[in-house]
Amino acid sequence: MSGARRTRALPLLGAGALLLFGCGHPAPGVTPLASVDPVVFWNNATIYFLLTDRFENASPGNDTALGRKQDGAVLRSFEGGDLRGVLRRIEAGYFDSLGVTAIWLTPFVEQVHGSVDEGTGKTYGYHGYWTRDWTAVDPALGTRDDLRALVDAAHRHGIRVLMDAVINHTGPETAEDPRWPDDWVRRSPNCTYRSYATTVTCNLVATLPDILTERDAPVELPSLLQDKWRLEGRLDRERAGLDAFFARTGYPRAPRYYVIKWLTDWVREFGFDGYRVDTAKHFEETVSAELKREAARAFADWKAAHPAQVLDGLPFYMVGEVYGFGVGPERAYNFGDRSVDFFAYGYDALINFGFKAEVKGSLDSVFTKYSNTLGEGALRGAAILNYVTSHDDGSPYDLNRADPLGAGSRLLLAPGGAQIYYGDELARPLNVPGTQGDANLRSFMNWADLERGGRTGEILSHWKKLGQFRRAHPAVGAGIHRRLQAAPYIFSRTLEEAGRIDRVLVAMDQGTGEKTIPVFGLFADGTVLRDGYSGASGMVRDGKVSLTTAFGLLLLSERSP
Ligand SMILES: [Ca+2]
Ligand SMILES: [Ca+2]
Repeated sequence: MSGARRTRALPLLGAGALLLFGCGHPAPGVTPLASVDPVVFWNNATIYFLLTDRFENASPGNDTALGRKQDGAVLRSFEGGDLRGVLRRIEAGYFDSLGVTAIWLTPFVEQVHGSVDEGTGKTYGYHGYWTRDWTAVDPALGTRDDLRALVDAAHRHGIRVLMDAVINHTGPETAEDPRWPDDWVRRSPNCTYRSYATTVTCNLVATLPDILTERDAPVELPSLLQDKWRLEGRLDRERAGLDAFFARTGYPRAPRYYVIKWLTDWVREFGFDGYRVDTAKHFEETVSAELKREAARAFADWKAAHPAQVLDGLPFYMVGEVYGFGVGPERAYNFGDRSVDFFAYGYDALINFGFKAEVKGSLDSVFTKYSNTLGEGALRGAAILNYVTSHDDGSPYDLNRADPLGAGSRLLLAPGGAQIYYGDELARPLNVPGTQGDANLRSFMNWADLERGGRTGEILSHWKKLGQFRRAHPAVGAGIHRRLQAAPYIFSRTLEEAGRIDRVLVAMDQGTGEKTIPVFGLFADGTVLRDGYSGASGMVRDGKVSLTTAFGLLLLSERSP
């Protein structure tokens, strides 16, 4: 399985590199130095996670699609954001300017039409995690053509696109949404999270029917989908596709295999570069491995059919939401009565739920621990994805956005992949008057603050400089960390790859104006260094470099000839 045993010092430049350099037309923004080792690539990735409904509204005409009303509790109806809005920002270069390597979209598949109240007010499936039909784009977000245009545009910019894959549950059953058959889902018991069984074989949330992912016995295509597809004039086509899938794979017609077929069809048709797998610890890990296997095959099929759009040889990527997983002495996640190494079941990376609290303490302790664990320790050969804010974490690094610059430095300079949550870079408010629960974390993108300029523009500028430095230097996220000076803090990262060495030196709290930074032998005398934060350059003399900049943060690397 991918992710299981990969070495870190890489005799690389194999088939992948040939593809990268051989295709003859690298996309704009793709540095030819971009690593093609998956572990390095994803530990240095900057993944921009956005809720499509909350990012940018380019098509007001689809805001009330399917007759949904905007009568939910505050921030709990569809708010109008759509795929065309994301496309517009891709084409405007917004993600390039942040050094983004991949965009993670919330699920775009058709959501339940009705609403439910789980105790936080009347709520619609604006977030995408309440599936009604895995084979259709939700019309409030756009069309299949919009989705294709988005993925194609991202690829033209050298940016990958991750699809959010939900296989654990269906959407809730509402007055406007029919019931799923009893041989497809369970409706009890509710999960209590005391053991493997009470985490997996149960309802995560009382309102969400749990798919019988353990079932191997065949089941019929649910009548709710048969009826829907008949009305849409595509029942025969969908049935033929299922027949072909089951004939090819030999899988029984069990619920999970239908869903795997539907999820991987998007990869085969649109060229998604990876999945973020939702609620990964709430279904059997063997199902994740099956999903990965089919997705990798679908990705290979897409590449074969679209040779001109292939970015490089990176394999299909899968990052899991194993809630509570963190960086520690154990590689496996402990359910209480059983431990599971998810990296052995198709996951290249797991989201790191520990980061946002750990970085409130000593930065060097966190950086050293992550570097050691990823380099030599329990997570050798694996990747992690850090975040400071996310869509259902009510205790982020900085709930009140008091430290948007510090949040950027912490996230984008840490070893491991970085997940920017939309609006981290604009200090988008995480507390909205009148809003209950997780909807607070999902306010509409505050573009208006950016247009007003001032402080918001300065915050964005900080995130852009860090993101671009990170993108240019795989050592930042995937190199070996070394503390060079405790205070003011100076550290280095070094990555050896394919006979090339990437070295960076980061100095913090240096004060504004003229400053002299010792380089601790990292760079030889006579080397010209460039500060990625200010753009200033200086030559190393007597083991030091002197620069005059208006900032206390320096991002130093050898200036390209
Ligand atoms: Ca819209
Ligand atoms: Ca389950």
